[in-house]
Amino acid sequence: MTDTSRFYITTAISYPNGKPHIGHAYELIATDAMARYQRLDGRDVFFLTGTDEHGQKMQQTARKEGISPRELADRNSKEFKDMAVLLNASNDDFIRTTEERHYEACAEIWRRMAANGDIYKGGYAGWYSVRDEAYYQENETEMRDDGVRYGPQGTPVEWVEEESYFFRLSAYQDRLLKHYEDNPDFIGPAERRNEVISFVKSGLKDLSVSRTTFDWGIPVPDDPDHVMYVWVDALTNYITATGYLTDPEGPRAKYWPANIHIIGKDIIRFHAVYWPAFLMSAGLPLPGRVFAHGFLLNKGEKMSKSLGNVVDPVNLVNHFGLDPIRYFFLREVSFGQDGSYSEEGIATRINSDLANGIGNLASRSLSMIVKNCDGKVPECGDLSDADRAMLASVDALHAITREEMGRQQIHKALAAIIAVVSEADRYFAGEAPWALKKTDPVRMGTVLYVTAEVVRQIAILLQPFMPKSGRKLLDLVAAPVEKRDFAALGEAGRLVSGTPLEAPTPVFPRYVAPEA
Ligand code: ME8
Repeated sequence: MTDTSRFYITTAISYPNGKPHIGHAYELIATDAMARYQRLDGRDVFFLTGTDEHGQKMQQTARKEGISPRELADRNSKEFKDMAVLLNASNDDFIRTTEERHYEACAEIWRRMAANGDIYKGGYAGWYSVRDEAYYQENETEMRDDGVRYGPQGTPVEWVEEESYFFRLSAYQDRLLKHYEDNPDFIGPAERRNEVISFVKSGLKDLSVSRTTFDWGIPVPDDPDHVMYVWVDALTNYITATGYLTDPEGPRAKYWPANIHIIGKDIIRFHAVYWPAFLMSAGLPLPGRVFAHGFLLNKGEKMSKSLGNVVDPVNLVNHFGLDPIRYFFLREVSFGQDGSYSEEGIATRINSDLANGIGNLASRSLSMIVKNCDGKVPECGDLSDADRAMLASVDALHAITREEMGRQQIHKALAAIIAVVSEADRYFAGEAPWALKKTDPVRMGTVLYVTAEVVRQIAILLQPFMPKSGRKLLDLVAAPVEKRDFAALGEAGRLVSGTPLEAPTPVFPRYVAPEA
C-alpha cells in the first residue's frame, strides 16, 4: 500500500563559523537518503537544511578574522550551500537564520511564549560555553589541570553575569516526562532517550533566553537591548521554513509539525528538552521524533583542528567519488552510533560491495544478455524453485527497507539490499548460464531474465543512497523513466522481454589507491 502522506524531515542547521567538515556532510547525506527514500516511496516530502548564523561564537570568530559577523555568515553559508550541491542533496529549501522570514517567526514564537506567562526578566549568573552556545550547571563542569573549566562536551566554559529574560522551563518538567512516556518514539536511539529522561528527572531550572552583552542576534520584541539566546532563534528555523506561523495559508504550512529532526548526539538536549517545551508554551504541535546520530571519528580519534585530522568533504568526494562516499558512510556506520573511517576502510567497502558486488553482477549478467540474447531482455521461461526463491528475496526488499528506514536504521536497509546482491551472485554462479548456452538456451534466457530483474530492483532501491549510480543502473536495464520509483518494485514493474539493451558500461569502478 502506498502512503502518500506528507513527510517533513530536517537536518540541524550548521554554524557557519568555519567551512563544513565531514560531520556536517555525514548528517546531510544521511538525511538526504531518508528524504529520497520517502519521496520514492510516494510520500509528499519537504526536506530542510540550512545555517545557524547568530550568537556569540559567530561574533567572536568574525572579530578574530577582522570582519563583520554578517560577512562571515555570508562567506561560509555559501560553503554549506555549495556542499549540499556537491553531495547531491535533495533539500527543498536552505534556510539562513539571518533571513527576514526567520526574524518574523522568532518574534511570533517569543510573543506566544510571553503571552502564556512563560517569559520573565531576571539576571543570569553562571557558566556558559561559547563553543556549544550552552548554559551549564556548575556540577556539569570540571576544573582541569590546565586551570581551565570545561563543560560536559569538553569545551571551555566562562562565567557570565548579565540581565536576561528567562523561560519557565522548570514548569515543563512533568509535561515533558509525560510526553516521553506517552510517545516512546519521540527520542531515538534508546541511549539518547534514556539520557534525556534522566536529565529531565534530575530537575529543570529556568533557562536564560536572551543576551545583553553582545548584539549579534534577533532582537527581543519590545526590548531591543536584548537579543534572543541563539538556540531559541536556531530551533525556530524548523517552523520558519514552513510558514506555519507567518503564512498559515501558504503552501508549506501543512508540513508542520515535522515528522523528524535528524541531529547529532551533542545537541539532543536542545531538541528533546528545550524545543518541545518552547512549542508547548507557544501552543504549537510537537515534532514526531528527534533522532540523534553518532559522531564520526577519524581512525577512531575525535576530529579536531589541533590534531589536524579534520577531513574536508570536498577532498574526500574528489578522491573516491560521491556515490561511493555516500555509500560508505551510510553502510559502514550504524546510524545512531559513532563511526570510524579511514581511507583503507573506504577502499575495502567500495571494492567489496560496489565493484565486486552489484557492479560485477550487473556487468556480467547484462553483457551476457547483449551478447547471447540478441541484445534484448530474454523471455522468462518456466520458473524453477531457485528462480522463484531469488525473485521472492528481491521482491521482499521493499517491505524490509521501508521498515528499517522508518526506524532510521539506514545501515540495515543497505545491508539487506547487499545481502540480496550476494544471494544473486550465488544464484548466478550456481545456475551457470554460460554453460546453458549450448545445452539449454531457453533456460539460459530465464536465468538471465531473473538476474537482470534483480539488478533492476536493486537499482531502484539504491537510488536514495546513491542517486546517480542507481540511475545509471536503471539506464542499463532500460527501465522506463516513469517506472523508477518504488511503485515499480516487485511484480508491478517486471522487466519486459524484448526490450533492447545496450552493452553495459561500468557503474562502480574498482578503487585503486594512487601510488605513494
Ligand atoms: O550544533 N560527526 O551546529 P554545528 C557527526 N548550529 N556529526 C557531527 C560532527 C561529527 N564529528 N560534528 C558536528 C550546531 N556534527 C547548531 C545546531 S539546530 C537548530 C542548531 C553535527 O555546526 C552536529 O551534531 O556545530 C549537528 O547535528 C550538526 O553537525 C551541526 O553542527
